[in-house]
Amino acid sequence: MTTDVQTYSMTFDMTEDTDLAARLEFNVGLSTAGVQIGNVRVEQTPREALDPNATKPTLGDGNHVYNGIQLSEGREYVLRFKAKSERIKSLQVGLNSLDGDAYLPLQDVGLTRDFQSIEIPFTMGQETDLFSQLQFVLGSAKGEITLDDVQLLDVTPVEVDLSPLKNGSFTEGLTQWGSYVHFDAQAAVEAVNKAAQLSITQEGQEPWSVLMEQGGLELHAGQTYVVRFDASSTVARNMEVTIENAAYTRYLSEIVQVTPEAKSYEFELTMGQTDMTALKFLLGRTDGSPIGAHDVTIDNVSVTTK
Ligand SMILES: [Ca+2]
Repeated sequence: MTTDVQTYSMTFDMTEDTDLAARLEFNVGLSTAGVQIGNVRVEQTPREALDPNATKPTLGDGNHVYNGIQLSEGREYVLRFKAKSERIKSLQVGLNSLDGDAYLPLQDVGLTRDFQSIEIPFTMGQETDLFSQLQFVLGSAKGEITLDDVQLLDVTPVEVDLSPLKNGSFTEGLTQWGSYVHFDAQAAVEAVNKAAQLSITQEGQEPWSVLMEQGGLELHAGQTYVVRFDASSTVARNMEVTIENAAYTRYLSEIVQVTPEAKSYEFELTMGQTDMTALKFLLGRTDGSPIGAHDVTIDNVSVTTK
């Protein structure tokens, strides 16, 4: 964004099921600078033909074998598959460009009668190619070859932030934290005695009608994280705790009973993929609503690798 008003437009295909509760969101981050947004429209446009051969990002499980394989310069990958054959003794497998430049030169793979798991590590030494191809060369011998569970995973070591959640003790007030109060709710969020205090007059009609969150938590595939916090409420109530990405896909989804006596809560989650997430405390409608005016205090929040 610049200091002058600019026009932005994006097009997308609605490939998911019809969603009557979809919403448009502008996430303007934690910056305190003013942002002006106007003339917002969502319009249906004539659909352009979907190109089934277009390059696509990695699947949610980390697999690059999809359609149009994206190989990035300098990244480390491992190619995995299962193969078997009664009569044919070997096949070859490789990765190359549409023009036939070899990224992973053809490798000989011995075949057995029973399924055998093959694993071939390689590093993309050449320029990023979003249209790479995975090629199995099956030769000219007669017989039947069976392939299954073909996966290409990016296994480049990453520097993992061991404690991605910041200011969980609220010593810097509400720095790093955000909050949201829907129009059907009434609540104030402030830092009191180095803890977060949510003074809720009306909790609204939705679980997320009152929420406090910290975004920007990059959680890494294969890592187990421990989520801890202390909470109390002047009136006993349930509170939902989630870790979710921008598409509201939940990696953690828990409901805890919060009482006037402060208690410590602890949960674990293991990430199947690397994703940018937010930890959210949902303090809107819950079973037991309406609760009446109450204060919820949250402190000593941490998200750490196990
Ligand atoms: Ca504190």
